Amino acid sequence: MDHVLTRPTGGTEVSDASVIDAAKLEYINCLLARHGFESTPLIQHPSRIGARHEDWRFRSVFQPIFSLQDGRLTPYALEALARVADRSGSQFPPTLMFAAETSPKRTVFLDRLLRSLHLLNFLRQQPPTGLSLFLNVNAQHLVNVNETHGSYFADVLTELGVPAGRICLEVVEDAVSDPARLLEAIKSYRQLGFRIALDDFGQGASNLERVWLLEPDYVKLDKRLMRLALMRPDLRDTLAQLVDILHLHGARVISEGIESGRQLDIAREVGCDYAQGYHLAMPIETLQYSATLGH
Ligand SMILES: [Ca+2]
Repeated sequence: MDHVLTRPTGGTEVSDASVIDAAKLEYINCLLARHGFESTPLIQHPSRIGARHEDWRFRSVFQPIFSLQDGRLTPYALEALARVADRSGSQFPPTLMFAAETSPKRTVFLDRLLRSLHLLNFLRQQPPTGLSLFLNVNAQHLVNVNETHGSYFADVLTELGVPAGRICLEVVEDAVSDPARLLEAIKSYRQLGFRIALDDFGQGASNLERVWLLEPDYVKLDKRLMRLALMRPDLRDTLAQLVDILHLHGARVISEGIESGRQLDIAREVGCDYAQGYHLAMPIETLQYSATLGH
C-alpha cells in the first residue's frame, strides 16, 4: 500500500526522548506549574515524554490523516490522542476523566498539559516539516479560559520553534454554555495562526450551526455518518451534498472512522478531501516516516 509510513533507507532511528532539550522541557514545566498543581507534570522517559496529574498517568499516541488527492493516499497530518492510566497501569478513556472533571481551573490545566505532552512527543519523532499536528481541544475549556486565548500555547510553540500554522485545533463535540465566548476563543487562536477543525460533525452539538459560527478550516465527519453511508447506499447522495455545502463554506472535509476499503471508496465518492481510520492506520506511539513525506 502506498500510504505506509516508513523510515528512509539508512535513516537514523529516533528512539529516545533526547531530541527534546532538557531546558525546554523545564521551561514548559515551569509554565504548567503556574497553574498550582504539580511542579513537574511532564516527565522525560527513556523513549518518550510522559505526564502525570495526581493519580493519572498520560502518554501520547498518534493516528495519521491521509490526503485523498489525485486518487492517492498521502500522509497529511497526525492526530494526537491521549492514553490515560492510573498508578497501577489500568487504562481508561480520557473522556471519562474530562466528564468527571468539574473544576474549570483543573480542566484548563489538563487541557494544556495534554497539548504540551502531544507536541513534545510529536517533535520527538522528528516528523517531516510538511506534516501537521491535530490536537483535540475541549470546547468547554475554551469557554473557561479567562486570559488571552492561545497565549500559553503560543509561548510553548515559540520555545520549541514550531510555527502555529503547523497546528490544527480540533474542537471536540461538546455543548458549551456560551457560544459567543467559544467564537471569541476561536478567533484569538486563528489570529495567532492556528488552524481550526470541527470534530465529530453530525454528532451532538457539532452541526451546521457550528460550521456557520466557527467557519472551520476542516470539518471531520463523524464515524457514524460513514457507517450509515456504508449500510445505506441511498444516503450517499445526501452525504455528497453535505460535503458540497461544507466546501462552499470554505472547509476541507475529513472522513473519520474509515474501517474498510469500501468505506474508503465511499469517502472518495462523496468528495471527502482526507480520511482517517483503523483501516488506514491504527493510533501508535511512534510513527516512521518515508523520505517522500513533507509535500
Ligand atoms: Ca478528534
